[in-house]
Order: sequence, then structure tokens, then C-alpha cells
Amino acid sequence: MKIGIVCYPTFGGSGVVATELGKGLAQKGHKVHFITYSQPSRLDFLNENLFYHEVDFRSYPLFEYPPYELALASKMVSVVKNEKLDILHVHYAIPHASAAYMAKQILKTQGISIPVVTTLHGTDITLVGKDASYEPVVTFSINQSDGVTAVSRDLRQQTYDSFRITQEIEVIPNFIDLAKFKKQKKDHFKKAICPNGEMLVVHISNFRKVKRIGDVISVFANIHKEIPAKLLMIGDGPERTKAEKQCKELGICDDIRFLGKLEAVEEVLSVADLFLLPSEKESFGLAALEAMACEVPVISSDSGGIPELNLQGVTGFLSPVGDVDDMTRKALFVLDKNNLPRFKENALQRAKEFDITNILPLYESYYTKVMEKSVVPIGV
Ligand code: GMT
Repeated sequence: MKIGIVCYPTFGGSGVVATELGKGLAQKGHKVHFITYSQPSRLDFLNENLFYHEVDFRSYPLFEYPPYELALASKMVSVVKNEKLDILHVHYAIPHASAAYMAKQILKTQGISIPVVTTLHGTDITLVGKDASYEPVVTFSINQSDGVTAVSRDLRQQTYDSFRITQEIEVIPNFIDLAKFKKQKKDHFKKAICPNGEMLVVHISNFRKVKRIGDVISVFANIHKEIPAKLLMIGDGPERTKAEKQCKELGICDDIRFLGKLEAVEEVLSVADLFLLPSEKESFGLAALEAMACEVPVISSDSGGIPELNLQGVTGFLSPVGDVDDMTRKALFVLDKNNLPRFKENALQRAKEFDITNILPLYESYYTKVMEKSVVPIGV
């Protein structure tokens, strides 16, 4: 198959999923063409089946906001035509689904038919997409897609609840490549961070409000009162400064380090004992899956699609959003030396269910189904 993948090339979860999907498909022999405004951060290996097309959007004195969506649609038109793509798969509805609709209509006038699959990732539905400034376009472009997938059952339901959807939405969960993303032996690293055998707690996100970074610090501060522990904060974003201030106020700066954006998060996760994900909303929680793949149990909120991944009392625990005390109690239970090995093992076993080898075939057969459905009968 010749597949065009459109995504945000940044550190966000949707970009990571799209890039890993493209890499996996390329390894299976499909030709995969990425169409993005810069090279996806994880598109790091050379493969004869992988191609990258940069969307060039020009600035012009008249444009306060350069019309990225138009440049993207134009690039989609040229890549579909020149590379004779079979299908376009866009990740994150805004603005990728509407740009794909525009490209599809332009191509139709040239006698070219291209099926479009839109994958909904989370905030494109639960936050930004719902906003009145985008909602009509999001609803329209989801309904005009030839196929729509959501990364969890909860996100599918939220989409049906928040938009007037006439499409059937298929759930294809996020995945991880366990052959690459796994616990590494990094004892020296653990010794450097936790010289006195402290427990290592980790949080990874883009530090937006929705991640409830303040709860991460509060839960850690409570753990720290009870047992020797260190916290590593990985990622960056608008809430970081506030979180650093909170650490200072609590007087625990010496035991918390903000590492910023890191490429090789598996190196840090390999030495972690617990992962915190207290998000307000989370359609799936790819960061938690990455932690579990490195044998790290998870204390999370029970919001969105997280319960479809993190199993209560098995791979960690879930608490109501904002219930810092409950999260603390559960974190201390998991970190108890008599319990930790069992939770670590369970986390890994659960992560294996989301291995790329199980999920990639779901996308391949979904593409085939959509392509078969979209074939225009001769004479119509
Ligand atoms: O919100 C983020 O962390 C980024 C966002 C994205 O689309 O880039 O992540 C969403 O998609 C991820 C991949 O499908 C999911 O694992 C995240 O749960 C989801 N984030 C939210 O729903 C807040």
C-alpha cells in the first residue's frame, strides 16, 4: 500500500503514534509518505519505504496568521498525485481532517479518488475541537472522512456525545514497539540519581494545564514525607514555571529535577519505580504505556481512556481527578518493597497486550476495509 500520513511532528502523543505507525508500516513493506511542516522527531531511521514531504507555507505581509491549512491541502494534493497514494491517514482532527477534505475535493475535480482516514487522539475532541470556534468544521470533516478511528472506547463515546457524528468510529488503541522500547540496564544511572537507594518517581508530559502538574508535585511531596524519594519531571510547557515555584514553596527542590524535553525517555523510565499521570483528561495515556513497557507501575487519575490501560490494583491504581490524598496512599502501597515487584511485572505484561505487532494489523485491515468501501463503481 502507498500511505500518506499527516500529523504534528512535535513531541505530542499524536505525532509519536503517527510516526511509530508509519515506521512500522514501512518495515512491513508499505510505502509511507509523511506530510508535515517539519521532520517528525521520532522519524530517525533510514528505510527505503519511508518518505518525508515538508509543507512549505509562506509568510506574507498581509497574513497575520499564515494559512497553514491551505498549504497543507495543496501539499496533500501534489503528494497524492505524484506518489499515486492509495490512502491518506490524518492524525488529530484539527486542522488535518478539514485540510484532507479540501485536498480530496480538489483531487476529485482531476479524476483522482483518495480515501481519507482520520484518527482522533484526544484534545482535538475533548478540548479544542469542542470549542465553538472549531466545532462546525470538526464535525463536518469527521463526517466527511471515509474512515474514523479513536484511540480508546472512551474517546469514541466522547466524540458521539459532543458532536453530531454520522460516521461509525472504530477503536484502535495506541501501541508500543516492545522490541525497541523496553527496560535497559542502567544501574549506574539509578545510582547517580538515587545515591541512597531512594524510590524514583517520574512524570512525563507537555506540562499543559490538562496534565495537572500541581498534583504531580503534591503527590510527590506527600510520598517524600513518608519515604526517601526523588522525582524526575520530563518535558516542558506552560505549567513548568508554576511547578518549579511550588517545589520551592514546599522546600523539596533538592529532590526534584526538571529535565526538559528528552528524546530517549526509555533510559529514564528504565530506572523509575513509579509513574504519575493525574491528568484532568486523557484519551489514552501513551506516556503511561511507555512507562509500563519499562516495567513501571502507574498511579493515575481515572479520567478518559486511562482505565482501558491502567488496571486498578493490577498495574497500579486510579483515583478520582484531583484526589491527591488517595493517589498518595496508593503510591505508597505500590512503592512498598513487598508489593513493588508484583506491580512492575504486571505493568510489563499489560504493556505487551499493546505491542505494535498486535495493533499494526488492525490499521492495515482498517485501511483495506476503507479502500474497498470507497471504490467508486464504474459508471457512477
Ligand atoms: O495532550 C497530549 O498529551 C498530546 C496529545 C496529542 O494529540 O498530541 O495527546 C493525546 O493523544 C495521545 C496519543 O493518542 C494520547 O495518548 C493522549 O492521552 C492524548 N492526550 C489527551 O487526551 C490529553
